[in-house]
Amino acid sequence: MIDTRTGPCRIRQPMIRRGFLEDGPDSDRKARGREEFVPVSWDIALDLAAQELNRVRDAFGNNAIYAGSYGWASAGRFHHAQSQLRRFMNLFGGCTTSRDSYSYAAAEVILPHIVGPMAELLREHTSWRSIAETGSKVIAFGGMAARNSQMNSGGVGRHSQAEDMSAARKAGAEFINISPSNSDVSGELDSEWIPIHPNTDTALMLALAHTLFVENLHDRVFLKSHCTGFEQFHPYLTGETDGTPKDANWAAAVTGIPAARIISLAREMAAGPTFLNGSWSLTRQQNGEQAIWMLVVLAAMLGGIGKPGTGFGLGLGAVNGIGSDRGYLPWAALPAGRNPKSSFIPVSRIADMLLNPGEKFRYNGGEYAYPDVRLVYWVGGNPFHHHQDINRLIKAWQNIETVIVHDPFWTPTARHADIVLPTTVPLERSDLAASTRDDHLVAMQQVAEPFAMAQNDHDIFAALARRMTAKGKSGTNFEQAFTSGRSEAEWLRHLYEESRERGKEFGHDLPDYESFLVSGIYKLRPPAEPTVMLKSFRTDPVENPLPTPSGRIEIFSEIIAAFGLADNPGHPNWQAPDEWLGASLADKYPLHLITHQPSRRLHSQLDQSAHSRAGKIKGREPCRIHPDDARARGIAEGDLVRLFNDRGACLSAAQFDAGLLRGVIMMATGAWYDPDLENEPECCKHGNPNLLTRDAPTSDIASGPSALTCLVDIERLQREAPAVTIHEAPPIANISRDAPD
Ligand SMILES: Nc1nc2c(c(=O)[nH]1)N[C@H]1C(S)=C(S)[C@@H](COP(=O)(O)OP(=O)(O)OC[C@H]3O[C@@H](n4cnc5c(=O)[nH]c(N)nc54)[C@H](O)[C@@H]3O)O[C@H]1N2
Ligand SMILES: Nc1nc2c(c(=O)[nH]1)N[C@H]1C(S)=C(S)[C@@H](COP(=O)(O)OP(=O)(O)OC[C@H]3O[C@@H](n4cnc5c(=O)[nH]c(N)nc54)[C@H](O)[C@@H]3O)O[C@H]1N2
Ligand SMILES: [Mo]
Repeated sequence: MIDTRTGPCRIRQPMIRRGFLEDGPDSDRKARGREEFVPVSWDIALDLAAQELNRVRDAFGNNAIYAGSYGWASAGRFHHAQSQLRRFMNLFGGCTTSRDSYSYAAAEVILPHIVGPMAELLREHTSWRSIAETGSKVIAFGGMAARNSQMNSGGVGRHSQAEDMSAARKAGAEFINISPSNSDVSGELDSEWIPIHPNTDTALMLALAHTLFVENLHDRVFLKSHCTGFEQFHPYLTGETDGTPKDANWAAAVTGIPAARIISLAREMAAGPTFLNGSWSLTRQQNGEQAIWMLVVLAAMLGGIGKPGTGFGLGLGAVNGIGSDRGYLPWAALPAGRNPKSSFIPVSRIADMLLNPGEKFRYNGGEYAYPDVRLVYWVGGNPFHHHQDINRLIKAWQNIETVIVHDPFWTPTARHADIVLPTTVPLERSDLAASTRDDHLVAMQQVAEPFAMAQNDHDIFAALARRMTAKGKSGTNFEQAFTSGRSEAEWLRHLYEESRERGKEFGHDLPDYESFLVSGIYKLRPPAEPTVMLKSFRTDPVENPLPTPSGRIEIFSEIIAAFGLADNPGHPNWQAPDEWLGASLADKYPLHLITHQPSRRLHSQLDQSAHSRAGKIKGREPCRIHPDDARARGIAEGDLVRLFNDRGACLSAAQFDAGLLRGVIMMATGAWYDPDLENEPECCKHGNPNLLTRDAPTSDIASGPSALTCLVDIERLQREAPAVTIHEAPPIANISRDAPD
């Protein structure tokens, strides 16, 4: 954080893309990302931003403004960038927004139909303590990669996930890592590794269920007392409905796991307490809904749901806070208000929306039309990192008339904006840091003055609101409504007092604000008993029904069946994805690329830092490859390589990993997109794998992102290696305009 605060990627001053300054919304939009920026005063930048917002609203309505603005900035309950934007837009008359997350949209949409809302399930997630006390066998579908448990959205008070895992191991828990990578469960847990073809977990789970069923190892009592629809499901398992028994032999061919191991695993699962953990990675795949549904059904067949240390888990290891038995308090945050507009898209359909205004899309049983968006406002996210198939995004982006971005840094997204407004970093402001997955509240004290001309997002929006009031476009005093008349210090005190009030409801007695500021940190008391997901439902399903139509776990869902989707009979089922090692496309692109979370960064954040750059090889984001796959292509360890498919390419450096399933390549996300404009514009010369991923929805159920994996091939780089330039500032005009000419 320290070296980037004043580094070359910090934005010094408000900037306008030259073409936009000259021609406004009629400018050549293909020049975005290539053209120089002109430094301007805050007054010029804010006047222009206000003018554009008013223009688009007046000419096309609020739905023509997209402020879905997905992204992970930043630690703090007050300066949270997305909340600031939402509060501003909601007062401005609304905007088109986004639903669900990039992390696990498939689960967020399917789970309420079959068990209950994901957020509630995560809040009462079965804890490591419960697993340790039970001495369970933990079957980790997608592993529990240690690198991922370093963070929570909102911040981490104590890094406890690794020690919780070790403690469970010491207490007798056993681990099985079902993943294409043996390092997805940390070495000290002595796990067994069962390598699996990517994107085939649903098939494996079906075969495990098949064995349980035909060997009569399933819990028929629980299926009757707490579930509905097993009768509609088991004929599919046995093949009665479609002629294909989902048995171990069938799944062996799909997953690459020997049939004998599938059968023995099912028997082991039924023989003792078993905890089935589903990684969030299973959801970011085509038909990711089915993997999560099947995880729940498999756990239901084992009958352990709601009992200590058993049942299913939704992402142990995915972030720090899951399963950690912490005290809970819904910490107060900046209120965003209500969006007066209902226009939305499922979050990862952004390129689709921009390319196809007016076209229909399906989401959670409904049919909607994409709005005709003219202005995009992004605050606290980096779509040129996070979105799949960036070459498609580049085309879609050209359909936007005006792009406004706030960011502290010259990220690829800031470079693809028309109006760039520089914001502070957390070191330059005060805030209250806390996560709903964490039990610490931290007083973040400002330690540095804002760099150059950077301002807080909040103050930028307040200044914009002031302009709009002045122009009389808003009936009430917009600025006053936005700030509520409070300064930063007053907001922090206000939010603290609100948290303190809420704390009483949850049995926490927070000190007064002054005492809190003196200690600087407050920790919630942990629960006395280990947390067990769905415990009260288990105890009495009539008294404590689930919020599903039947009040029970829905193995068959009338609602999903009524969606009338060709591939969805209303119970979990296997559909071969378009891209996997068993697809015909694998003849052309024989390697399955997994684009996982990075260990040295939070997504793309601080990729320009010394710490992130120390993880690169020859300046490129490395990829891990099995030595045999590399040697077959004449690639040596450390060679520069080019990964490619029909959508694009990226450069990387080969890192050998014999702990990978053959045919699988792993590459972290988050290297800043740096197109090789001179030699191959569709190629990122730095190593952003989203040049290769596919921009298709999980399915018509959630329309979630499915871009975790895709098919590619790899070759040794033939041309001379182009220099990586993205960690320098973009071209900036050597003039500073104080007034437009
Ligand atoms: N291929 C592939 N793609 C993926 C994934 C994958 O597994 N595979 N994972 C997906 C997932 S799960 C996620 S969550 C997304 C993450 O995608 P993002 O959340 O978009 O990624 P970040 O890099 O965290 O972006 C945060 C941005 O906010 C900026 N920022 C930081 N502080 C502030 C502030 O105070 N104010 C403002 N205005 N800006 C600030 C940072 O500089 C940065 O540009 O990526 C998704 N993309
Ligand atoms: N250090 C760090 N930690 C992070 C983040 C970060 O940016 N940096 N981001 C956070 C965020 S926003 C999120 S959403 C979570 C995401 O948490 P996850 O989704 O759990 O994380 P991933 O790293 O994408 O994937 C975990 C593992 O899944 C395995 N895998 C991939 N495909 C398959 C498959 O088809 N089958 C099986 N069985 N395994 C598969 C891969 O080997 C991969 O290592 O991570 C969080 N943690
Ligand atoms: Mo995420």
